[in-house]
Amino acid sequence: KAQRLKWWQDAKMGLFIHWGPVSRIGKEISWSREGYGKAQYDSLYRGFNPTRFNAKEWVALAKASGMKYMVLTAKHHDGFSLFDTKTNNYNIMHTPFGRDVCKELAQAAHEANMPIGWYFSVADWKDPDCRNPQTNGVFAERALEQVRELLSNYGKISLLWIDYEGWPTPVEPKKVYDLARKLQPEIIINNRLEPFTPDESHAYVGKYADYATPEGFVAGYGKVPWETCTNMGHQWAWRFGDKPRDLKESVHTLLRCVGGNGNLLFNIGPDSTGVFPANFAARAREMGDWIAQNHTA
Ligand code: FUL
Repeated sequence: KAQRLKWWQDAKMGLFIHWGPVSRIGKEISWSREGYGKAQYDSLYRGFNPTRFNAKEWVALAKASGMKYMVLTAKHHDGFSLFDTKTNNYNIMHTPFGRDVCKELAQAAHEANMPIGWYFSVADWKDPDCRNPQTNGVFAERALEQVRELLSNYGKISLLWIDYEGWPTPVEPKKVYDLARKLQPEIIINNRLEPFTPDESHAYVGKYADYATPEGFVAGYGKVPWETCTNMGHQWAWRFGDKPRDLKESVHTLLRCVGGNGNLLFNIGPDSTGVFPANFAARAREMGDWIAQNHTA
């Protein structure tokens, strides 16, 4: 474990990217599906056409910001895939955009020596089989197939950031970890599928996982490898008129993570045209400048 975690522990800060058709309406990813109306939410992808998406620019922004790895929501709880999955049609290839975002991002990341990872939710609120006891097995196979696609079709994937949303998880945790390690032997994987309550999940790594994942707060533990994930703004997905935290707070968040021997996975949501909002991109670059001016090693 220690061996495969080394690059990540040295990296200290990564860019978390929550993105999908929901950016068209500026509401929170997946969680707004209820409030907004499921049918409407599930149709947003038909008009998702982020023509300004440029994977090289995303990677360049991460680099300039001192982010040493990137994690994209390949599939969030709403079930939409930003990659070319053959398991269903609710994916980027069936939007007007029709380009495999994961493929382009992985390629750009590889060219820039930037470790790339996928956020993948084992839940899928759009898929009727997900919580159906009769068909759950079919669903689990489908989800595992998506993991297989994500870890087979895009070259080296450095990190898998698995998410869930309640017990029991629709897919047997061990199957996900085993499959991932088989396909990408050096991959590191977070602990969200381990049987902890969310309150505990920041303090233990678990049996299969590599690191703990406190969310929205800085854990301050040095005992286990950990990574705080939190927003530079106020929502995971793009939100109209949102403003980033000021530079001081952003840098302090990073320093508190690093000071506790942890990582910071700092999230920004690109807009529906495919770009990071200018005020967020500017703040991210300022962080990169701060790091460049102050780092000693
Ligand atoms: C949570 C999700 O519900 C949020 O939308 C977000 O992806 C966060 C990182 O994990 O569990």
